[in-house]
Amino acid sequence: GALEATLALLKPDILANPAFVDSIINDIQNSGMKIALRKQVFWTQGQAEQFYAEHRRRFFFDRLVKYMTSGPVEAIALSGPNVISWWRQKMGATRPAQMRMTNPTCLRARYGLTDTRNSFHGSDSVESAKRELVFVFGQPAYKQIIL
Ligand code: DAT
Ligand code: MG
Repeated sequence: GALEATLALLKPDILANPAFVDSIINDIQNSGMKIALRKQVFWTQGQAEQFYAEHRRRFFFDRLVKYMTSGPVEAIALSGPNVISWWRQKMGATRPAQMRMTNPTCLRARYGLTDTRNSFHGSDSVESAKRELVFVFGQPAYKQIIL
């Protein structure tokens, strides 16, 4: 498959429990996908609004921004063959309660709290991954990741 990079985020509820972070990082490392970069970020309201700008008209936007600014987030640049869809599959779909019924082993089923507080992010396309990785890590770091 194509060599790709993606942005994975462990959202504030995961960072509140260091044992969860260790377990998830171990999982990724054992998968064969590469952690190219890691960085803990604590977004301002403005940064969270910019990251999720495509959702600004949605009913959940304010609660999403509030959640994403409630504590630090672990940003992880992953690289590997088809890593964008690999990470999306590993997370599961958006809504944890639905995942607990249909895909109970995915990360959102195991850790997610509510439809908004769903514990993980993953870029949804090559273009989103580029935009999001540049947003978090900057253009020079992005160039290194995709080499
Ligand atoms: P995803 O994170 O699965 O790509 P998305 O991009 O559609 O989902 O939405 C971004 C985030 O917004 C999502 O992770 C949680 C929140 N969200 C999305 N749909 C929601 C809904 N129907 N109710 C509450 N929060 C929602
Ligand atoms: Mg999305």
